Amino acid sequence: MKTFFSEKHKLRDANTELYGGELVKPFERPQRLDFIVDEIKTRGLGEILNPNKVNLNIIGKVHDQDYIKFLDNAWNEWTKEGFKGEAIPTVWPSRSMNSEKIPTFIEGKLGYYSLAGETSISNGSIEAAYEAVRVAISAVDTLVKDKLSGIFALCRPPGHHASKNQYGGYCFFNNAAIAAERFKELGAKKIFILDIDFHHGNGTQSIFYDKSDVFYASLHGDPMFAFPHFLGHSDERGSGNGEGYNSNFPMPPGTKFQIWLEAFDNSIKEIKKFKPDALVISLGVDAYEKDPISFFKLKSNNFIDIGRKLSKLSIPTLFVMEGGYSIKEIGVNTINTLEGFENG
Ligand code: SP5
Ligand code: ZN
Repeated sequence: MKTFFSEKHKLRDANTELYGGELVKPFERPQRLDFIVDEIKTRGLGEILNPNKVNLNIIGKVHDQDYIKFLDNAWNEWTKEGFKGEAIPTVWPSRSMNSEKIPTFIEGKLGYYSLAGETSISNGSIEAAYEAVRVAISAVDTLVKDKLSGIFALCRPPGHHASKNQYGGYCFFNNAAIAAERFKELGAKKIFILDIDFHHGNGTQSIFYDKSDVFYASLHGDPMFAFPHFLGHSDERGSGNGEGYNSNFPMPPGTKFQIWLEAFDNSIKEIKKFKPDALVISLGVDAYEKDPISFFKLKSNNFIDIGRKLSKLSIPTLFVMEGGYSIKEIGVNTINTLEGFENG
């Protein structure tokens, strides 16, 4: 399987994540991809390709222009104030305050355009986020042009928490959602996004919630216990035209592969029924048993079965990298999935 990848992901190298009342080195760090790239090479998964020149206007099909502009300028506006640390929001338009008017000052904008406070904006973060979009688009283009069965977009930073106008959960641009839009530009009528990252992809869900041409399904830690906490319940089934085209499988702390697989098999049935022209897998490997911020109990070998089952669908499949924070095993778990797919 071919992989698209860019060294420029390293531009996203924040020093801080707000975690447990401390500022810690972020879980979502550049070294994650070193382990994945090493494993691709060790096991000979296939070529690693640099992204093409890509028309980034497509981002506007998923994200609002004012949000894009905010991201473009946030670091400059923040440093101009003389703040010494990285940009972290401290106030939000929460339930008891107005959420219509957009503040002019950067501290207000950070709250308006964020859905979580753990994700610091640092110098270079947004340049890296643009590069992740290039990686995703290049992978779609190659998959379609060369009529491949599967391809890997090794994106970083991840994307599935980013909504049309909010960042957070380590995500800025929604790479998987933008990839789905690219599939549509290239002629696909129906796309199915299956999100197997441990966390619910609130961004992807909200982007396509009222659409019937992109089905979003997610297997994740029950938001009663897990980030993002405020979306991802099983009664969220889509709205308007999109009713019936959103499907959530929240699962409790300690969930083992056997139970996880039942939900996965249900989502496979939904894929078969929907008959998409393309499949996008939001591939996070944080469902792994040793993940430091998650609570599922999948073992490394289980990821091989996941890949194998996906290959049986015989639908052109784009794998988009999302989370996974057990750095030592992230390469093995990711490539297990992709090799499982390759070997059917
Ligand atoms: C892409 C992705 O996987 N984003 C995840 C963002 C999660 N950020 C908040 C983490 C809070 C974790 N709390 C864990 C408590 C562990 N005991
Ligand atoms: Zn995750």
